[in-house]
Amino acid sequence: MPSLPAITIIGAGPAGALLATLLARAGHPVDVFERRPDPELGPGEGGRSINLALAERGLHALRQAGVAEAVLAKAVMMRGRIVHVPGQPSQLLRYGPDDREVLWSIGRHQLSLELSRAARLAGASFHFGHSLEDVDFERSQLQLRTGEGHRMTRPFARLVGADGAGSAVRAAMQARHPLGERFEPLDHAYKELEIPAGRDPAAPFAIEAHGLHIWPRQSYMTIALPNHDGSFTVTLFLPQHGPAPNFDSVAAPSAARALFGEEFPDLLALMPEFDTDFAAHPVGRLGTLYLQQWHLGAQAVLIGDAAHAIVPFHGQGMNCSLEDALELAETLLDPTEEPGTLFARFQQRRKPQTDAIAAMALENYIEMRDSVTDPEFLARRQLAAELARVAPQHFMPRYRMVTFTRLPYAYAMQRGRQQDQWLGELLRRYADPGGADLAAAAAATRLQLAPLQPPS
Ligand code: FAD
Ligand code: E0Q
Repeated sequence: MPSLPAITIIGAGPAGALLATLLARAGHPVDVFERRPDPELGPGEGGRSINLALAERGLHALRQAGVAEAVLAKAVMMRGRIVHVPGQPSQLLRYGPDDREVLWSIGRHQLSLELSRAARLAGASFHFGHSLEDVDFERSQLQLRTGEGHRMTRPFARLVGADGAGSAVRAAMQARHPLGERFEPLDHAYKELEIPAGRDPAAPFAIEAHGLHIWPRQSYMTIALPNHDGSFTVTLFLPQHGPAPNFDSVAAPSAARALFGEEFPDLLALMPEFDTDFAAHPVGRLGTLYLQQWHLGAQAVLIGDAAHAIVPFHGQGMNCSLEDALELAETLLDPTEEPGTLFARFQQRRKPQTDAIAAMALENYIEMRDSVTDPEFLARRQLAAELARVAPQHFMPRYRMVTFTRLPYAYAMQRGRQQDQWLGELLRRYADPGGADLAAAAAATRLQLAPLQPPS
């Protein structure tokens, strides 16, 4: 049997580590270079835990690599959004009808650990503490620097850049050939804080464990996701400039504390390290990255955030990056694919999908920040949920298509638009949606909307 071509991956984040696992399991020689230290040596980032919501797309990709169970064992189930509005008891808005449609909060470090373990077991070679500095595409050589500052070069055959939004592979590719890069910054940024685990090991969670907590405040918001150890990672999303409050106006620690005391007093009471955390943690920038081209011939390709970083408000960046890795692995392993056009084919299939989730992620910010408290929005949502129940083959909320199915993102977006128009029409027909004749609405919906595409 001819030996399979060697693949070199830069970055052992979700996309790179999953791709390494899938390819190594199929018998490809795989080398991974990652700037961070080996996750087996413990969490980096000064011990800070950062977590992510894992949904069906990501979970499916992890199942294909045989790591879903190990990952879920370290995740916390989230049944829905738990919305905190001043003067009202907090409310759980379930993501689905029951516990079959839930999200999983997973620590970035735990995910890296499980994925790199699986990839190594399958035979991939990892080189942690190795940062890519440049690529010589003419000589097919990587220029790397180790944690100790040593420079080295390594040859490669096929290169995959999975090195995140600030990709060094992308920069090196651009120097060789323009990729048509456009970055659209969001005027909002974020800061990560923490609710520590409680002292009682029998009840370590200070607030409800099984939800994604949201404190929406119109032009800004705070969220909290549970960690397996009982702590929560808290993220404040706030404009950078403009009318207060913004990151400029809370630059002084006392001003940050005043904002939380005023707007999030319940949260502030749970964060004993608020002042030091707020001062020490950086303000993270957000935006959407678009490239016209993800590859340099058959030599190099970008996946995950390196190719298409998006805003985090749909909780899909990692899920989409894992889906990328699965799809690239399938393309590379497909014997009917032409080796010279593999990367072009991957981009051709995938880019319409990542463009769609980029747009939907931006839209979800508006929904998150204010619509969850808007009565008109709640009426729409209510009718949508009822149509989904009475005409399930013809109506599926867009959020559900994105989060709990593997229907292509572009299909979910286009179908969502159609359904939205139809909902508007129904709401005009029934002045009181609560009193709508559901059987009639279901029949009309079946006539109006074609059956949903069967999941692939
Ligand atoms: P990354 O996770 O960025 O991994 C890149 C890896 O490459 C890193 O390990 C890095 O150390 C390494 N690297 C970088 N440069 C070099 C170099 N020069 N040499 C060697 N190695 C290098 N997504 C979700 O699905 N759900 C969520 O709930 C969610 N929440 C989010 C919240 C926030 C505040 C943000 C900012 C993002 C969130 N995301 C979420 C998005 C998610 O974090 C990313 O989409 C995902 O991490 C992308 O994975 P990746 O493997 O492409 O890149
Ligand atoms: C999810 C799960 C960072 C982040 C991650 C998320 C979500 C949100 C708001 C945010 C979207 C939602 N959401 O609840 O509609 O579903 O991942 Cl801000």
